[in-house]
Amino acid sequence: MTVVDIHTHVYPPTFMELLRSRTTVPYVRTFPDAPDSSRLIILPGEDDPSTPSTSRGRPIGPEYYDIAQKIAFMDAHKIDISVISLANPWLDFLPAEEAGAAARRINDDVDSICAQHPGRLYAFGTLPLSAPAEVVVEEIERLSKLKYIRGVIIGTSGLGNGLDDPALDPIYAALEKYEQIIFLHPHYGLPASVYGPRANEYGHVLPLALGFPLETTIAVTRMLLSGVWDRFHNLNVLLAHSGGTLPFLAGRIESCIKHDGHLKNHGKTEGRRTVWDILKSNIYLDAVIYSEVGLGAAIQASGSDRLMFGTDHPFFPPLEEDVTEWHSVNANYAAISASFADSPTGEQDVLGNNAVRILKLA
Ligand code: 5CU
Repeated sequence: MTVVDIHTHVYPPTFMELLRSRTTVPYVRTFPDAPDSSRLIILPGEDDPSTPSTSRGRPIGPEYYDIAQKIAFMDAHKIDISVISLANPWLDFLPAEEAGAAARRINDDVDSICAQHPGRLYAFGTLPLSAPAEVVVEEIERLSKLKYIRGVIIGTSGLGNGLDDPALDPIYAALEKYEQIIFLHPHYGLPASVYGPRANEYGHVLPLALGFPLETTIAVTRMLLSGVWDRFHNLNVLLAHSGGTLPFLAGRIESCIKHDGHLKNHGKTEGRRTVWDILKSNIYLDAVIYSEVGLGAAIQASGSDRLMFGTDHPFFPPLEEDVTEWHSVNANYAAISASFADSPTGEQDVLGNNAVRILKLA
């Protein structure tokens, strides 16, 4: 049996240099009260001065950038192949004139990291989305020729106006043409105000457990409502965290569309592809949901042939010291095992066969 982890991040050395050179989010730095511990500050608002410096962001060590640690993690968790991707916030924050060159540098860096471990590592490339669309299209074409690249990872902001922005059409067309799957991953969460005035008391739980999945759900629903998949029938998107809440909310989304007078008056309720159709034809889901309940919704919505194991490494490490097996990884393994208790082939498909087939890893 082959186990493939399709949701596993790195900050390659070229990207670390960039993060260390910065003083506004996103950045990596030490603080005077803890000079030996670098912290990775990436999420919006994470460096609020009211938060003690030792709990700002998260500690960052070599597990984020040293590929030997990725391989050791894979070995410890019986993972044969990893499809690595740059972690958020990718290149979203770069000035337009710097983004194209940075993307080329980082993608080449990642491709050569994969080449050092043939058969064990593949990657999703990153796009210079703050640059003009033609620069992005050029990079998509270039990525299609890099040996280990199997698609692209992007966030939900697109060119700045979200994924329902018609200015993205040439980019969607290029991704479709070069058969590059999008790995869609959240970063921005929801506006801080929804977490309330006591948010600082709750660590990262609200933005990560709820902000991230809802961000993904909203982004995909906007793509659906704007007709992206009516124009690009072969545009494939792999959704992080088992689709956010999309599988659970798909029925409600369809019902709201059907009962919307504005959409009806504009002729937008007929002749469109439904979310159910998209979930079964264009969307793939990772199995990073940590429970059989969420996984069940993903399986029902998209089918077990569209679901792929992931870990989210190096995020969510155990908080205890000297633990080699990660609880977060074992929770995903256990959910898959329980969901396919009566179907060993289904389990093997989700653990690796689907990824090998969908991402052409063999
Ligand atoms: O812990 C976190 O903030 C994150 C993150 O930023 N990105 C991710 O993929 N997982 C966890």
